[in-house]
Amino acid sequence: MLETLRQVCLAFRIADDLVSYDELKAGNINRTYKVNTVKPDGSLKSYIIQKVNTYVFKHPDWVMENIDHVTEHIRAKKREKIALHFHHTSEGKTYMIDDNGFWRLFNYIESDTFNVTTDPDVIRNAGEAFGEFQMQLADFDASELFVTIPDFHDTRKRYEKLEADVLADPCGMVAEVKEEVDWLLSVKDCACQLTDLFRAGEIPLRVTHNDTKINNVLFDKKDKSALVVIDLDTVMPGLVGSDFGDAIRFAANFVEEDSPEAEKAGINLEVFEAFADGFLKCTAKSLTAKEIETLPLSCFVLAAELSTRFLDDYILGSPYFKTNYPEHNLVRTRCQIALAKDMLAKMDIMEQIVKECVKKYA
Ligand code: GN1
Ligand code: MG
Repeated sequence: MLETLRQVCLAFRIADDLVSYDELKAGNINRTYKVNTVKPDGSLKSYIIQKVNTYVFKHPDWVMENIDHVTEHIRAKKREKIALHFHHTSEGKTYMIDDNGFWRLFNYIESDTFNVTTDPDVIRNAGEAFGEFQMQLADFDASELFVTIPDFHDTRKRYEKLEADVLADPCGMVAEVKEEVDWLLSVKDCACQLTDLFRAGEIPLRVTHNDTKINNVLFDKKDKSALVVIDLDTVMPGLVGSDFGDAIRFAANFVEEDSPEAEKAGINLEVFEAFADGFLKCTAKSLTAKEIETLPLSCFVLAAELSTRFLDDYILGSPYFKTNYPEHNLVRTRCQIALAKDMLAKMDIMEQIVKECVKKYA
């Protein structure tokens, strides 16, 4: 691997000697490596190299063009902000393709990241960062963006795919997951409400991040302020509820996304409140009343939608999400379902919290 990464560095015109690397395991799609080089004066400098998953991203060059566009747009507004800086090859490209795959390289930003935290300041800062991100893109012309994964948060299409794959049952796994399939189908219409409202023209399309896990925000090591929103691979036209809901289903769960202790999964309302407060501080004035109304429900929607995705992947033999063991996607499904159930039970309180935040900021 070291030699492969060394070749990638060279392609991106980094001449300093690569001495070591670590694989960073947070993402479920791309492979991410922190590589450490030594400069001629003896000092160390690190970069991030990613191998983009081309099973998931069929047009990784489109992904890179989108990122370029969006980053430029944000940088023009906030010159002083830290940004991911992608390095170029000698041909002026932000990616390179070799026999091993599709590679990109960017600067390493010294920072903290969190998979699980209940620190209300960190959570509020994450809410602000994602809310601000969306507001910065409010005047971005969505037609300039490639759709890198079609129907990414179209919950009805996600369900249709699950139902088709349950029928086909290519790996003979469906009998084992009957309970999960049945429960997901029993909440289908509720889970598809965001998609239905969009199709009915009741909520607008915006430019959204679409993958708002809290570990996609880098935080200052000292004061825990948000430095930058990363992982712009799925920036596409989308719904505000998808960003809000996805962030909550990840950050506000009592346990990690792939915890085998599904019975402990559920929504931490203090985390919910802190994130909602930060997010609405930045967005309450700009969102429509209908969009705001969808926010609490969108958390359930995103948890149910991701349950269908994990389960579908499990049924197909896990070609999409990275897994560490054969049952990994089933474990993720069960944990997400338990979270979704708890959200339904607490929907009234979530609605109340959003109302209070809106009163404060709108
Ligand atoms: C994937 O790669 P990562 O971890 O940022 C997935 C998201 C899921 C998430 C679940 C392109 O995100 O949609 O919500 O896993 N990204 C893609 O952990 O499918
Ligand atoms: Mg991602």
